[in-house]
Amino acid sequence: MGDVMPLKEIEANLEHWEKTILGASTVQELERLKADIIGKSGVVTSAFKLLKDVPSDEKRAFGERLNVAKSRIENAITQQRRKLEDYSILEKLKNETVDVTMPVENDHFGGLHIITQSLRRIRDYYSARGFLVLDGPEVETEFYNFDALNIPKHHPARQSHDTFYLKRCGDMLLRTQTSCVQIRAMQKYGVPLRMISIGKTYRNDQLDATHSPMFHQIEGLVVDTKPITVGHLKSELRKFLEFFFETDSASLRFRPSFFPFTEPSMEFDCRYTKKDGRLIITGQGDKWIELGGAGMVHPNVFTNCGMKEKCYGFAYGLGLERIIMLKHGITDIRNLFDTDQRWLRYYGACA
Ligand code: FA5
Repeated sequence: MGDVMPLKEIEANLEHWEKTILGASTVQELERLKADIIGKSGVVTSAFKLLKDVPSDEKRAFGERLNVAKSRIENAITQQRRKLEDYSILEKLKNETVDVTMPVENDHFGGLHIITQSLRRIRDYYSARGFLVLDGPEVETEFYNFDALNIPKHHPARQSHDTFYLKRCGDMLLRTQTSCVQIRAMQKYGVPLRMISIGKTYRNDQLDATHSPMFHQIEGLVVDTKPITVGHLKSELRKFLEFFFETDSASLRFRPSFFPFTEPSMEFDCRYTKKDGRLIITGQGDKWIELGGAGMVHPNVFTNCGMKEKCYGFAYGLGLERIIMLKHGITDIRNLFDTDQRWLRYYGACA
């Protein structure tokens, strides 16, 4: 055990080592000191080997003194590492400061992301047609996201939405659908009402080519005291899809489905074609693709919103990313949230 430093000598050296550590000027120097003193074969670590030769009644005190030495060195290292890291961040900030008053040297100006472009285009379309364009909170209560939409507690539809609950905030959650804006709109504006809302929604879905835990939904709602029929709903949806996909005639198909807040409920599909192996919606073709859900507003929803009159209405909801992908032949939803400059430039996010 000749080359193992005795405990007394370690303790005598402690102050000197701490000073050296607190004077280290680079992270590399700090790492070297750490290895020499408390690394695998460092002087303090090696001294633990002496423990087996210490008389048993002194073992405990010996171990404690060594641990004190070790933690003094660890503390000094942590303290100096923080200092060096802060310093290097400050240096980086100093050197990487951008002078925004300097003239631009290249033509890579920023641009609007394809999601923002599409969102604005849809908003403009609806507001030109007299619809209210509304926003709602992304952090919602269970009442607006579920109860008022005729989805009582323990209803299986709650489970199917894989909700992110905000555990420490009572009954708050990240909204799973923009349908909650329907409720807020009816409470605020009553009847008659024509509104749309486009915004972020959240579900605990695994990220893959067609699913994202955060995605945008478009919600449409038309309510009146005069009769409104499924025919109105179909015509409204067709108009919107022909506008969005820039086609003269979109062939749509409605299939019976279930949503607790609409009765009857349906899902709607659109015809598509494939171009260069990619799906492109043209409204024509021999195959169908599902776009969203729709239906006639359930009477319970009107009651939950405090509507006094007899009301009629339809509602529909669809995923913004999905229709953008179908319009532009984008095969993976993850591309929309990546930061690949070439991709962004191609799809118009950069000029
Ligand atoms: C709803 O969310 C209903 N609120 C739609 C609705 C509104 C029905 C009004 C009736 C009346 P659904 O869970 O099917 O329905 O979602 C609607 C659309 O959101 C889907 O068709 C799909 O386009 C999109 N979507 C759902 N989950 C994801 C996800 N994880 N990633 C991307 N898009 C998604």
